[in-house]
Amino acid sequence: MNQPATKTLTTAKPFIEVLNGQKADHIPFWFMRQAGRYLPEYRELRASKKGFLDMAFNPDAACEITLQPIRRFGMDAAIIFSDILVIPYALGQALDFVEGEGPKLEPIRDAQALSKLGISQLEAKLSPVYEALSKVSGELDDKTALIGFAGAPWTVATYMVEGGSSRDFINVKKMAYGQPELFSSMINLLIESTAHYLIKQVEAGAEALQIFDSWSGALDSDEFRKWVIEPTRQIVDLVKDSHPTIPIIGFPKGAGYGYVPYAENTGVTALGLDSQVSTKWAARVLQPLMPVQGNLDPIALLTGGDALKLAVERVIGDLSGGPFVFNLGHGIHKDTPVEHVEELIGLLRS
Ligand code: 1CP
Repeated sequence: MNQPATKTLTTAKPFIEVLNGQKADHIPFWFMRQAGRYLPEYRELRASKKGFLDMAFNPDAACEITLQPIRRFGMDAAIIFSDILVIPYALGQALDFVEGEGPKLEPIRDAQALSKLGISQLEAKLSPVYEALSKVSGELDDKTALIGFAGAPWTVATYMVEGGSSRDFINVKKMAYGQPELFSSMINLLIESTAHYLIKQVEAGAEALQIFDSWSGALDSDEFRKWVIEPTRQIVDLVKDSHPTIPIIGFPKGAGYGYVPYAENTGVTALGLDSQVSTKWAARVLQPLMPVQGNLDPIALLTGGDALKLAVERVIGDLSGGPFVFNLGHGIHKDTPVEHVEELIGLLRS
């Protein structure tokens, strides 16, 4: 019987291949906060909108902003334009992004305030994000992957309790250490809603997920286990129950030696490294456990020139022997010259 001619072209996306522990034809890269204020086209679009939430919950705008860096630079992955704080917002907590000041939330400090939050509005409020994901998914070529994301419960809880950004996390740590039952109910609500949100993002077209735990470094090792590792493990379990093969990158920023128990116990597919993690230590201790992603200091990118070149050579020299996705160790700084990003991509491609 004649076989129909089959295409031998592979449609594997390099970013996904590496997360699955396979070899790709180049080192895939994307940058945290690759869409944002360092891009003139973003600033232009932002000026025409009422505010951050107005952009993030407008599927056309969110799709456009997600694609802006891809058009300019051709990263291996696009990350959906949204924010980790859409979850508290969707749970009913008042949220505002004040220009130049960051997020402002009505702080939750007791059981009564917590009891006002719930999942009844979750779907309705988050559906624009799913719509944006399917729009982006329809626009990407067959080499560029789409990343969905959420904040990890601990990091999202820091904003919910403190009412915004914090330096010392006193209120949230007081609640976690002093009222663990109350804090557990907040974390459990976040586990349930975040897992649901991530599952729906996969169904809308996300091909990999990242869980941002930006402030995991604020906790001691016992509390890190309780509020970082355990909730992340539960979310990963729930997502993998629905989507067993979806790659999940965990980013426990500031975890230090906590990266090891995090890698061993959460079930994540890959580790996002912050810039403080030694690349030599990561190659020896973490990379044998799973693929790693990172970790150029965003300020080396802001600086450019020889400082950038040296730092890129070290990161690649130390980490390219195993499964590795190039990224920054944190988000692109808003004052980063676009030419430095071009310079970096030139180095990565050479
Ligand atoms: O234009 C503006 O002024 C808004 C700035 C902005 C942007 C571009 C905020 C407010 N959020 C975002 C988008 C965003 N946030 C993305 C988009 C995708 C991309 O990477 O391109 C992502 C992944 C996030 C995630 C996020 N939001 C994190 C985790 C990563 C990290 O940076 O540590 C955190 C902590 C937030 C909270 C947040 N959102 C915005 C601000 C100013 C903050 C506070 C940051 C802080 O407390 O330091």
